[in-house]
Amino acid sequence: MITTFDPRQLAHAPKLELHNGGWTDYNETPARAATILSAVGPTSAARDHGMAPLAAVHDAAYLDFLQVAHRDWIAAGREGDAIGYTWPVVRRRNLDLTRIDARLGRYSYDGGTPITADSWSAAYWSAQTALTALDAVADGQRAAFALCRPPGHHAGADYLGGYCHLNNAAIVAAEARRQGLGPVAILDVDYHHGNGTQDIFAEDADMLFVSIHADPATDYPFYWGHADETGIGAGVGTTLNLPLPRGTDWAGYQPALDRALAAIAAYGTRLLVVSFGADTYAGDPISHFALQRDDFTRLAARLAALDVPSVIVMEGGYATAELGDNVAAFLDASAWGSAAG
Ligand code: OKP
Ligand code: ZN
Repeated sequence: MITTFDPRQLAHAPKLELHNGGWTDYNETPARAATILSAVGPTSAARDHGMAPLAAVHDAAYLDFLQVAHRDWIAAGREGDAIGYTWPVVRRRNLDLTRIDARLGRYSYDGGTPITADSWSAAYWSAQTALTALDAVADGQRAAFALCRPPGHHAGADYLGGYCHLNNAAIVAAEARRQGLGPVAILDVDYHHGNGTQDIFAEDADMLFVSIHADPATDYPFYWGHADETGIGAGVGTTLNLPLPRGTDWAGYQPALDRALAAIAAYGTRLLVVSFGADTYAGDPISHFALQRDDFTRLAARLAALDVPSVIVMEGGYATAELGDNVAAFLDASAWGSAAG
């Protein structure tokens, strides 16, 4: 399978994240991408599609903020990675404040996603990596894999969080629709709910978002991903959340997968974007499902059986030593086949 990649993604390397009341080593490391690279073989270089596909999903002020945030942090006399400590409540006023701490709060929702001097470039090329995988599928590939990092599914139109800055899956989905490749559906199989993707398309009747994830009653991001969230306004019915309990193994996963696939088929999906996280793996250090490596090949075979051209976008997965092999298991050619879409 074609894998797209850009090495500028590796420069984003925050040191610490706020976790359970203290600072711990940042989990979303460049080594994650390196281990995937060595397991999946040669890659195609990301092409630059410019800002327009990013601006179709993200607010202009947020995109501006991402590009200046670390500079403003240094200008405020700080050192190291930029991170906020005040997060305005949901109905906060949309004030145009200039102080960096106010802006870090305004454009983020957690204390786990610092901004470094290299974060914008890495996030920009992560999005371009995803768009280049879409090019391959638009050109007739049956599926393509975007080796993205930082990941994207927690990033909303105007916020970062959960190690995510730009929503790569949403950017690809919106661009695919713009190109007339729809109906487009997004299936998120990362352990964590893709709150950013859900938010971006919540009111959108013309985009199906389906997610299988850990029950947010027990797991991050807590405030999104509950089964009763089905969309907003005109978008009611185009969001499907399938939360599962901690400890879920392949047997427990399959009924949710059946429902997800049935919804995607019923939608008349002609292009599928897969937010793929390998953090459903039994050995993941920050997650609590129990999928085994072979289950990723089984999962891929079920998705491939939809027989819909698919853009696979890398999200999470933190068992770094085993991450490459787990991703390779998901991309297994025996599951996806090689026929043109
Ligand atoms: C990103 B992705 C804070 C604990 C929670 C956030 C998890 C983000 C997962 N240190 N961390 O969905 O894999
Ligand atoms: Zn995750």
